[in-house]
Amino acid sequence: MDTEKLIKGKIACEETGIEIKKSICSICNPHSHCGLDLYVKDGEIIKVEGTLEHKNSGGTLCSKGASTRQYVYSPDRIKHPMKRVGEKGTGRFEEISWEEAYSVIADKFNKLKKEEGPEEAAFFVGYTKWIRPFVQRLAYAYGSPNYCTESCTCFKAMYMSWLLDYGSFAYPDLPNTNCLLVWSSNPFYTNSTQARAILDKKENGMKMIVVDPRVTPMAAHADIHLKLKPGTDGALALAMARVIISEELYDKDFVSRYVHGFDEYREYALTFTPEKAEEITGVPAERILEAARMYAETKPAAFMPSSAPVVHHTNGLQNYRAAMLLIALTGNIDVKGGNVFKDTTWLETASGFPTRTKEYQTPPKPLSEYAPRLGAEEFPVWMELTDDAHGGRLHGQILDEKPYPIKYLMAFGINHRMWPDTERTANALKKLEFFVDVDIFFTETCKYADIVLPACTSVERGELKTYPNGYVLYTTPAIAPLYESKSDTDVIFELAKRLDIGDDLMRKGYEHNLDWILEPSGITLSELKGLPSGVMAPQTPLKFKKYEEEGFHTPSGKVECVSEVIKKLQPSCSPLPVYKPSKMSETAQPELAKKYPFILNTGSRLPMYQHSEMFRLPWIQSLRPMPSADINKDDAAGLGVGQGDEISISTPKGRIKVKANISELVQTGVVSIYHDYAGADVNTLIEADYLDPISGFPGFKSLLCKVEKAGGRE
Ligand SMILES: Nc1nc2c(c(=O)[nH]1)N[C@H]1C(S)=C(S)[C@@H](COP(=O)(O)OP(=O)(O)OC[C@H]3O[C@@H](n4cnc5c(=O)[nH]c(N)nc54)[C@H](O)[C@@H]3O)O[C@H]1N2
Ligand SMILES: Nc1nc2c(c(=O)[nH]1)N[C@H]1C(S)=C(S)[C@@H](COP(=O)(O)OP(=O)(O)OC[C@H]3O[C@@H](n4cnc5c(=O)[nH]c(N)nc54)[C@H](O)[C@@H]3O)O[C@H]1N2
Ligand code: SF4
Ligand SMILES: [Mo]
Repeated sequence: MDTEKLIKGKIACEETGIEIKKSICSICNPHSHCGLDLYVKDGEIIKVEGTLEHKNSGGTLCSKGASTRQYVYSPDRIKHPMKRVGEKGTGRFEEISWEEAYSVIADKFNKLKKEEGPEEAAFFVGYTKWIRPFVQRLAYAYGSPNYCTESCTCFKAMYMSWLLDYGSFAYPDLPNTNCLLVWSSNPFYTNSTQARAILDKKENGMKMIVVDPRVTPMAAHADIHLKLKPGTDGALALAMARVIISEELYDKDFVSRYVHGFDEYREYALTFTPEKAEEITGVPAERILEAARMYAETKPAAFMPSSAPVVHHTNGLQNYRAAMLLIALTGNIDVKGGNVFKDTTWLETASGFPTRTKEYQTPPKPLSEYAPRLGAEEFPVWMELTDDAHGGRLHGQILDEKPYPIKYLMAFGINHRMWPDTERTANALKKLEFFVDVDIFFTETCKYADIVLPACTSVERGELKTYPNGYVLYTTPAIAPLYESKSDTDVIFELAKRLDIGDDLMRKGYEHNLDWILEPSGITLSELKGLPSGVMAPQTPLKFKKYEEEGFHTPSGKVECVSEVIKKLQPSCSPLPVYKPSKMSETAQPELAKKYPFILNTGSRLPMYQHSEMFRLPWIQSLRPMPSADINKDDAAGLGVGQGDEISISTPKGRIKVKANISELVQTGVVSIYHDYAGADVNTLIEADYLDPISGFPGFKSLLCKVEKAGGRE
C-alpha cells in the first residue's frame, strides 16, 4: 500500500513513522484512569484509542478520554511561566523564564520563612492527586503545617466517618460479595472501570441495593432502589438498623463482643420506625423493610460508599456514620465478601502491596510542634483523624487572619469555584501577598495569581499508577511537554532544591523519591519502565477478623456507635450518629421553605464533565446545553417551563440563570445542577458557613431554593 494511504489511515508502522505510545487518562476518578494508546507522529498525537490490554479499562474510553487531543492541544493551555503585571483578576501577565520564576518563588518563600514564619505560607493541591505526597512533604519540610487539598470537600469526611466508627477505612470486597449496598455512588458516570466490575457481578447473581435520590444507571441495575430525599440518609440508615435489630437479624455475637455503645444506639435507632422514616425520607416503609432484610440476610454483604454525596450535607458525617454502622450490625466487617481493611499503597489506593508512602508523608517533627493547622480550632475531630490542614478554612484565615495571617499560597491546580461563596474565595485570593498557581490551563483563578506556571498533562509526564486490584504501571511521556510546560514534579523537586528545607531525600529528585517509596514492594521504577502496559503486583494475602487479636483502632478498641473521639473533642455534638435534617430544609426552616420551596442538589456528576476542566472542549460542549439544570417534568409543568427554557434559581444569597432540562430522573421538588459553570456558578448561591460542624464539609447537596421561569427559549 502506498505510504500516503497508510498515513491517511493513521496506521502505526515503520513506513508511516506513526508510533503507538502507552499512557493513561488521568482526567477523572483515580480508580478509573483508563489506558490510552496514543498514535504519535513527529511528536504530535494524531489519534487516541483505549488500551486493550489495560487490566481495568480494557480498551474503553469515555467522552472525556476520547477528547484527549482537544484537552492536550487546548488553546487555553498555559504556554510559558508568567508574572502578573496588571491588577489582580484582570488577567494581564507577562512571560518570564523558568529561571526567573524559580528564583522569585524561592527568594520570597525563604524570606517569609526567615522573617515571618513558614506557617504563613499555605500549600494547596486541587483535584489532581498524583503529586500530593510530594507537596505535603515539601510543605512540612519547609516548616508549614498548612498543606491542604480539595479533599476538604471530598473523600475526607467519608474517611472520618470510617475512622470514627471503625478506626480504619474498610473497603467493599466486591469480588467476593453476594450483596452490595451502594450508598450513593454512580460509577457508570464517575468510575467506569468499577461499573464494569459491578455489571459482571450482577450477571453472576449479586444482589444490589442502591440509595440515591435520582434514577441513575446504577439505580437502574439495582434489585432495590431507595429513592430518598437528599440529605435524609441518616434517617433511612437508622430505620434499616431498627428493622435489623427488632427482627433479630443482627449478629448478636459480634455486637456483644465488639461494639461499643450498642445499648444507647439501639434505643435511638428504635425510634426510627419505617413509617417515621418514610415521612422523612420519602422512601415507602415497605421498601425500607425489604432492603434491610435483603442486606442483613444475604451473606456476605458489602457496603459501597462514595467520596461526596452523603457528606455534602450539614449532617453528612453523622448520616454516613449511621449508614456504615449497618456493616457491624450484620457482622460484615473484616470478613471475606464484606468490608475489609487493607493498607493503602499509594495515593489513598489499597493495591495490596506495601510501600513507604505513610513514612514519606510523615512530618520531620510531630505536627503538634508546628503552628496550629488551618481549621485547628473549628474542626478538632479533623485534626485528630487526619494529618493535613483543613482547606475549607483557607479563605477564612486569609481574610480574618486568625490565629495568624496566611500571606502566601503555592497551589497546584486551584479552582476558586469549588467552595461555597465563590466571591469570598476570590476576595481571599486577591488579598494574598504572594500567590503561585501551577495549572495546565489559564483559568479564571490564575488571574488572581502573581506567578502562573504551566503544568503538562498526564500524557506528557511520567507517573506511577497503582489500582485497587493490584495493577501497577509507570507511564513515560508519550510526547514531550508542550510549549514550555513542565511536569508538576519538576516544579516540586526544583523547589525542594531551592527552598530552605533541609530534606536530603527530596533533593535527590522525583524518580529517586519514587523508588524510595516503592522499596518495600520489591518493585523498581526501572522495571516498571520496561513494562509500558503495567504489571499485576504480587499481593500481600488478606487476613480476616483481625479484630479478634488486635481489636479495632478506635479509643475503645471496638466499633464505636458512641464515638469517644467526638465525645472528647467536640462535646457540643452527639457521639451517637444522630439524624438531623439539613440546616436549610423545610423541616428546619418551614417559613423560609414557603419562599424557597425547592431542594437544591448540586454537583451530581455528569459523564462528560469533570468539575471545571471540560467545558472548554468542543466535543464536550456538543453533548449538553450549558449551563443547564435538571428539573422534574411535573415541576416544570407547574412552572410553565418547557425544555430549554431559561429558568432562574435563587436562594437568599443570590440568583443564577440556566436552561431547564426536563427529566424524570430527578424527583419532584428537587432541582439538580452541575457546579463550576462560569456564567451560572451554583456556589455563588451557598453561604460560606453552610457546613457540617464536625467535618467542615459544605452542604452542597441540600438547601432551599426558588425556581422561576426566566423567559426566552432557544
Ligand atoms: N464524570 C465525572 N466523574 C467524576 C467526577 C466528575 O466531575 N465527573 N468527579 C470525581 C469526584 S471528585 C467524585 S467525589 C466522584 C463522585 O462520585 P459519585 O459519588 O459516584 O458521583 P455523584 O454523582 O457525585 O454522586 C452519586 C449519586 O449520589 C446521589 N446523591 C445526591 N445527593 C444525595 C444524597 O443526599 N444522598 C444520597 N444517598 N445520594 C445522593 C446523586 O444523585 C448521584 O447519582 O466522582 C469522580 N468522578
Ligand atoms: N456545588 C458543588 N461544589 C463542589 C462539589 C459539588 O458536588 N457541588 N464537589 C466538590 C468535590 S467532591 C470536589 S473533588 C471539588 C473539585 O475539585 P477541583 O479542584 O475544583 O477540580 P478541577 O476543576 O477538576 O481541578 C482544579 C484545577 O486543577 C487543574 N489541573 C488538572 N490536572 C492538573 C495537573 O495535573 N496539574 C496541575 N497543576 N493542575 C491540574 C485544572 O485545570 C483545574 O484548574 O469540587 C467540590 N465542589
Ligand atoms: S473514565 Fe473517561 S475521564 Fe475517566 S479516566 Fe477513563 S477515559 Fe479518562
Ligand atoms: Mo470529589
